[in-house]
Amino acid sequence: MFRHAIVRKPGPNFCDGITTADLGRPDYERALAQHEQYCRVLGEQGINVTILEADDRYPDGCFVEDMAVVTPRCAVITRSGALVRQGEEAAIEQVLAAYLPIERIEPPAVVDGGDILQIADHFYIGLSRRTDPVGASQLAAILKKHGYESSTVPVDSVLHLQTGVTWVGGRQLACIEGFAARSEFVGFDRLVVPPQDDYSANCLHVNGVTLVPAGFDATRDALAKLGHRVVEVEMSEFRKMDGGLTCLSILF
Ligand code: CIR
Repeated sequence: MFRHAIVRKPGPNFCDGITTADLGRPDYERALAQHEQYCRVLGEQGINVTILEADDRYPDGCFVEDMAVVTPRCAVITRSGALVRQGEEAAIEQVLAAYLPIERIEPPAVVDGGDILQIADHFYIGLSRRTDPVGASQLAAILKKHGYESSTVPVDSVLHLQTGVTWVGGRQLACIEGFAARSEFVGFDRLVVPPQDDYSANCLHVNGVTLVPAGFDATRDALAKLGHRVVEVEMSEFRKMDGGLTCLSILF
């Protein structure tokens, strides 16, 4: 069970962040409303949500997931693979330091938290445009020191590992086709989302409910059929900036 979440409000220059999506400019007011809904849903799961104010130096700052890898034993502050996002982690570290021992990814290594998929005591580390092998091995060593196993997974068709595969409880994963056949994941029950619904592979399973981006009925219905308590969250404006449900919070 998670007790805490850290989130950061999108700022007025949110639309100046990095994106590869070709879905138009996000509407700021709508993004704020969607962010509020997201925080409300977390609060309804008994989570104490720390909401950081936006920082205009960091248009992508609301995507806090990338700034830390948090376990019950330590918080690893990352060093983003997106140069313009380096520095976002300082505000996150300040909050986490009150709860957990801090570890750090050191230069020149880079790691984005979105590349880390935790399943029980095992951490899958995506090797992507944002997380390099040196970063992965630094992270693996830190995790090992704290008693966790890890392994790497190549990521090429999506931004981060969790863009394409997320844990949704028990032995279940939601994933895109590209990850379904990977040897790392064949031992799991995989809900493979239809190719046109790739975005909905990024679900957030938290304290017994499964958050799904709104508008992906096939994924929503498939999860409900598997017995999930599904909550739909409007994500259209974050999707325009390549962000998904997991990206908007750090849970611990
Ligand atoms: C970026 O490109 O860094 C942001 N626009 C989106 C980050 C999404 N984060 C995530 O998938 N963990």
